[in-house]
Amino acid sequence: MSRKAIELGCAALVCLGICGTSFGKYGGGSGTSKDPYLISTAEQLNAIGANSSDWAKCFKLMADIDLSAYKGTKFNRIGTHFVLNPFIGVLDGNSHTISNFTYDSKYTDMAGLVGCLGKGGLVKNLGLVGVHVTGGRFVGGLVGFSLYGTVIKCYSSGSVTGNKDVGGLVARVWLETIVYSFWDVQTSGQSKSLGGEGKTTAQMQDINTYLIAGWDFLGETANGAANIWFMPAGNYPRFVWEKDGL
Ligand SMILES: [Ca+2]
Repeated sequence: MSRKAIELGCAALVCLGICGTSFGKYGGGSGTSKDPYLISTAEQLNAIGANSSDWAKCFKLMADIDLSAYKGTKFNRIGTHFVLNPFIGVLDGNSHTISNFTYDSKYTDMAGLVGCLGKGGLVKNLGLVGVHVTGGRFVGGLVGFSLYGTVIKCYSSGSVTGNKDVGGLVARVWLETIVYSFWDVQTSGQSKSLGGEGKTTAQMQDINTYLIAGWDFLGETANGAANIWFMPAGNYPRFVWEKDGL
């Protein structure tokens, strides 16, 4: 191999080392608050949990994501321990939903899409539809364990089971802020959660539940004119941009 070829090869490797950290893993962005990593596919969403070095970064969903391809424990939880390895970044659902999130391991503590949310961690504007989570202790649909984390305008429906400290939306909360977030006590099978507010299916499908909490719906102006949500009959709140597809 010529010296030139070796030099070119080395240059390419250096570039891969520098540029390769996010390239291909997510759908774009650099992980900052102004330029979050963009998540458009189930693979990209699952890549967050596989890269704990990114757990202080910012992520933004760019599409509804169906996780039904990930059975058992194939989905990588985002944040796995509330002290050693929490998620302390931002997961902005950007008015999208994640459906069919499954995590099935009765011996795993801190089970949830976000296993552990730590100080500074934020999950917002995200709907979880049809979750199926089984774990040990601290089992939640959206968040397993939260220590000083924040959840804003999220909802969750589906089944959540575990041995101890099980919650529909967030299993265990410690000094955290949960703002305007709900979970379905009937489909989740959980009447209690230390975060969020449990509602019956009828209440979850009643626009007034959300209007009182300040959600900005289409057809009302008291909660704002951005009109982020609408309420299809007999369903959970949906984001307005989904309206044409329903
Ligand atoms: Ca409105």
